[in-house]
Formats: sequence, C-alpha cells, structure tokens
Amino acid sequence: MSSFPDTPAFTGFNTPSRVEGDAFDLAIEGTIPPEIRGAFYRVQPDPQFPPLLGNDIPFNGDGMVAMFSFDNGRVHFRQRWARTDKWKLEHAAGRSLFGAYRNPLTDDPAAKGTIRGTANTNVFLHGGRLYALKEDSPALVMEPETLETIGYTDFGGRMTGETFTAHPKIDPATGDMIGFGYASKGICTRDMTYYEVAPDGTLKREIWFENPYYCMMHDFAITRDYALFHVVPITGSWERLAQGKPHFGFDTTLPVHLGVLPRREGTTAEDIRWFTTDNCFASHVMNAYQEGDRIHFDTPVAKNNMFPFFPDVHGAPFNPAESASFLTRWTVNMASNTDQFESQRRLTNMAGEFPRIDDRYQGLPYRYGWLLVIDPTKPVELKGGSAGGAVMNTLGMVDHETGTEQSWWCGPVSSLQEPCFIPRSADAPEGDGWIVQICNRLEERASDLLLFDATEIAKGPIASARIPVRMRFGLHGNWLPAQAA
Ligand code: V55
Ligand code: FE
Repeated sequence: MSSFPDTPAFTGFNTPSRVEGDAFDLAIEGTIPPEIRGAFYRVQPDPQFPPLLGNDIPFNGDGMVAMFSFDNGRVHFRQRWARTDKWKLEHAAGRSLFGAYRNPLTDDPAAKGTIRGTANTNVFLHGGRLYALKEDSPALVMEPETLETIGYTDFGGRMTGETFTAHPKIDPATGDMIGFGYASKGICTRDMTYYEVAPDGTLKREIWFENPYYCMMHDFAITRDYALFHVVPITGSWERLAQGKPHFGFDTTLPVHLGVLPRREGTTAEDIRWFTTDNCFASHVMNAYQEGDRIHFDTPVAKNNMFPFFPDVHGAPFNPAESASFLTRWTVNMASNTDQFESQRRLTNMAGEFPRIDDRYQGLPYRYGWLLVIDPTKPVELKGGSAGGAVMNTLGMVDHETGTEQSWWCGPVSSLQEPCFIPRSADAPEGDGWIVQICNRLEERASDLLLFDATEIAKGPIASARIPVRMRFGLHGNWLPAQAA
C-alpha cells in the first residue's frame, strides 16, 4: 500500500487506525456499576486506503464500527469495518476507487454502478438489527453481536427512495423506526422521502415530497403527530461537482425553512407546511415536542457555517467566531396563518453541538439534554499533532425543567466525543442512568471510555476504561440494552 498523505486529516491524532479486533475485559479505573448490561456502539470514519485524489475531508472515510459490551462490571471491545459495497470493491482492488465526498465524477471507472456509501455517520439499533448509516445511501445492515456486515436493505423490497438518513428516530409510541431520505432520486435532487419502518424491518409507509432547495438534510425530528425537517443552506449542485468544488457550500443569502409533515394515515406531499426564518446554520436536533398547537424544535444554532471544508459559496472566509452554536428553541404555531416562526429562544450560553437526550423521550416533552461544549475560558494544549480549530473540551447538561445546567471539563490535552445516555432500566425515570462517551487523550494518542452518572456530570466520571486502540474522531453512537438483544 502507498502511504497516507502528510496532511492534517491523516496525521497526528487523525492518523488512520484501520484496526479490526477484539479485546476482552478492558482495564478499568473506578467501578463500572454491575447492573449496566448491554452495548455501546459508535462509528468513526477510517479510510481503508489512501485517498484517490491525494487528500480528503474527514467525512469521507470508511465507517469503522466499535462495540463496547458491558457485563457485570467488565467492558469488552470489538471493532470491525462496515463492509460496504464500496469497501469490498476497493478491498478487492487493493486501493481507493472512489474519489471526492459525494462527487461520482471523480471516481475511477471501476467504481461505476457501485453504491458510494461509507456507512460512517451513525450506528443505530432497531428490531435486533444494527444499521450503519450514511445519508447518501441506503441503510447497511450489520449483525449486532459479531459486527458482520449483512448488506444494504430496501426494507423488505418496499423502499423506493435511494437514500436513508443517518439520524432515524424511534417513535416511543409505536416502536417504529422513523426516517427520511434526501436526494432520494439521485445526487442534488430536491426529492425527499419520509419512512416508517416496523421492528421486523419492513417499510410501513413512504411519503415523497420536495424540498424548497437542495441542501444537506443531515438530521430531523419527530413529535407525536409530526415529522419536522429543517432546511439550512448547506447547498450543492452538479455545477459545483463538475467544477471540482466540494459537494456542499454554505450560502448566507438563502432563508431557513422548517417543514412540518403530519404523520397521520393518508398524509401526502400536499399536507406539508413550510415555515421560514432568516439565514443561520443548524445541523443536529436535540429533541422536538408539541404543546397544544405549538411545536418546539430544539437545535444548536450558529450565525454562520460550522463546516470549514464546505466553504462559503460566495467566497467569504470561514468565520470561527460565527461558527459557535447555541442550543435554541424554535417554536412554530400550527394555529397561526403566517409562515413565520413564533419565537426563537436561546436555551443556554454554553456553545455546543452533538446534542443528545434520554431517547425514550424522543418527540415528547423532556427535561434533560446533554451535549459537547466548547468552553473558551479553559486552556487548550494541542499536543500530539491533533487537528486545530475549536476543541470540544467539555460535557454539558441542560435541565429544561429547572433552567439549570452542569458541565465537566476534560482537561487541556484531551477532547470529547458525542455523549450517549444509558437508562438504568427500561422503566427508569427520565435521566436516571449514565452517560457514556469517548475521551481523546491527544498527547498519548490514546482513548478512554468515560462513564458518568447522567444527572451528576459535574462530579466527573465514575469510571473509565482504557481502549486498547486509538479511536479517531467519531460521529454518532447508541446504546443497546442486553435484554433487547
Ligand atoms: C455529517 C457527517 C457526515 C456527512 C454529513 O454533520 C454530515 C455531520 C460523517 O459524514 O456525510
Ligand atoms: Fe450527525
């Protein structure tokens, strides 16, 4: 194999890991509560081969899935690549065949006709299946115990859209997996699909509709009666791809929309209602819920672009100060006859992203949220050749009921990955459980798995497990309780 490029995306802490393996009984500091039984799954982009075009963005690496199994106070580790069709084709060739992020015009001719997905964004559990997800492709099914890849699914032959989101939700009322796709008729199309998948893996419902403009539809929300789609101008076009520009670029001249699709039986594209507000940046959603005719939608909002590698379409330089996002409550009123938002209210002054909740409260009124925070008052020592830019150095918690918050700083030479909530038991009260997350030890180029009491994060971790291999910067993960396995 030729070597990886000497660029920030492939060196220092970002050096590709490419390690598949198993480790039994990790070294623990502190005590893992023995009643925690189940597994934490998470995924990182981890390129199998050096990039075809000499360099690449972090979002384009092959999905490497890790599982941390908790059993009677011990933690075991397993890691495997998601063997996508792309991974298999490149593995057989012994080199990269696919080019730039979501630009098939840059591929080797041998890649033609193969699904381009990398399954690198989320690993999601539903109905005994592990789905490895990338929003430009269908969902890839993996076996949750062995991490063997089964292959892409069309949910019992019924999914006609080309893509499935990396951010599905489970409707607590039905147990169905609710998802969507964008670019559902191919790259850069405005066509979207709404999906409901039964626990047996068959598609119950697919609704086609159109987006106001083509953009990255990275996340969405559900409430009891609605699916909510925020349209933010991280835009793209075939023209850009032909010019060799990054697939996406941020456009500060376009408005932001929130689409409200009723989830009742018989809904069609005609039933969607679009609200509009001023230009801003938002990506992940903490949660959404209904209160009478009002719909609240909680999302970290930044004034400007958060993705330096998807630059401003009008040529403005990246603006780090304006890329700070703050959890904000967007409220729209279904009884109103305007297309404007009713209100927008900042919920915390902690700058943060990667919001999570106790997922049993998906789409419902909820009390607790956790997120990764950038605390600019804390010192940062970027040892070990890690990436520059703002460092997620703090775990934050917001309590919407009391209006209070907590935080825990991980120190000057560490950074944190997305938190995930573990309920104490299936029927434990909201927030009663733990938070699990990976901590990057930048100087040591090592990784720890941290465990917190979920509503006492300010006290710091109650236990940590040393992971025997370095975890690269990952995206999302989820918890599977043992009894459901
Ligand atoms: C994100 C991550 C992706 C992607 C699109 O916001 C959006 C995160 C890891 O890949 O393709
Ligand atoms: Fe995401």
